[in-house]
Amino acid sequence: MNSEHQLEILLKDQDLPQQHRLIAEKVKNGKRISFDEGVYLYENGELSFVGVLANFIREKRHGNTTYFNRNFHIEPTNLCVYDCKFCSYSVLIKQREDGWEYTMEDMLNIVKKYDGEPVTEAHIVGGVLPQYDMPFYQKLFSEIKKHRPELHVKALTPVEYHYIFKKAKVDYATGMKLMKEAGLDSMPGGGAEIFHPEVREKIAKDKCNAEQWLQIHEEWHKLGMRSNATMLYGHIEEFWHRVDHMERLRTLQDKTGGFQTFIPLKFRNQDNQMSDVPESTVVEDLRNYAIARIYLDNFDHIKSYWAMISRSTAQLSLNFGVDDIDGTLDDTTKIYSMAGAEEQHPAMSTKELVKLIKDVGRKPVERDTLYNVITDFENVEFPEDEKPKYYALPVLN
Ligand code: V47
Ligand code: SF4
Repeated sequence: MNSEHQLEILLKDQDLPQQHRLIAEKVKNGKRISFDEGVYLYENGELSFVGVLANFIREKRHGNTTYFNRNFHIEPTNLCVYDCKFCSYSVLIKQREDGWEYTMEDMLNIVKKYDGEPVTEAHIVGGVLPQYDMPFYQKLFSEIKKHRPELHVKALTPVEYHYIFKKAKVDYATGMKLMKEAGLDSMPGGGAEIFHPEVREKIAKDKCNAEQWLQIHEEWHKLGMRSNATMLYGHIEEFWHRVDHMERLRTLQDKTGGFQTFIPLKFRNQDNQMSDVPESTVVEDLRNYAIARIYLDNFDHIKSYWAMISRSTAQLSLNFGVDDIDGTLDDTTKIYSMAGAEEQHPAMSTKELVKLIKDVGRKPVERDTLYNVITDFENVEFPEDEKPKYYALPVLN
């Protein structure tokens, strides 16, 4: 049954509570829901209800298409000057002997390892250390571009930019312009956590605050560039903090239109200072995707991150508002794990990812970072003996 029909059936239900009906009507008519309605959905929206609404929006925007991207990750270091309580990188709880600090050459060698491979993006993000300063990253980006000009450099978050710009004594607008000139193509969504200070000060005290995070994205968007946004949910925050987080993103998006994708990140509780905080249930994860899809009416894409939520939840998420599955490619030498990801060494070949999407009746489409279609995999057959391309679990920050 298609999603429009499902919504019609829902609206015919005489027992539908009045507030549910008002929200469902808004969704049907493409109207925006309010802050209070967002909180209402978190407090009262059953999975089946928010699911129908989110799937309606998802199919209206993207039909059956489910995007994925072939990229690889570079994590300059797993050590960090900050001490976020949810993070398994924090220098305070991680022995330095377990740590790595890549040189410029190490990182360029990682890039070179993918020469000839069909990757379109390098996703660069890791911990924050003083030696990784503005000149270092300018040189890194320009060397990558010199080596492989068409490779999209998606790198660093406002956490790093705030730190390196402060050290270099440049303002955000100048800093972002210089990073663009050095070769930066887009910004990933990390470092957002939960914006509201009531939560942020408890879990990510010293790094950039909400206003700074948003301002750096705004400066980047003003240059005509694109970025993503995340939300780390399912720990000590309350529902209204999630709505507040999305409200701030929605407001900036109205202003700039520069965000591409929203990525809810499920808090995982292993190997960090918040191990006593229980993790959210799968039902809550799906409700959260759905409510994000409903609330963020000006975001094109909602992405689930299979390595953190498991393959099966990722499949389910495709019926709850998600149209993009994150996967990173073919890191056969080093696959990191963190914070209790579903699998210690999550790996998935392109063939497996395509099957995973097809198995739930969706159409797998490989995209580049800016959502240009690279390959429609609907009718692509893989040879039996195809050498696997592995997807690796990314990074922090
Ligand atoms: O900002 C840290 C999160 C983020 C934990 O833009 C944790 O395409 C769960 O932002 N449990 C980094 N999450 C990852 C990120 C990302 C990932 C994939 C794609 C994109 C994109 C961005 O990871 C951090 C933080 O919010 N994180 N620790 C944890 N214990
Ligand atoms: Fe550092 Fe990022 Fe971890 Fe915070 S989340 S401690 S900024 S690596």
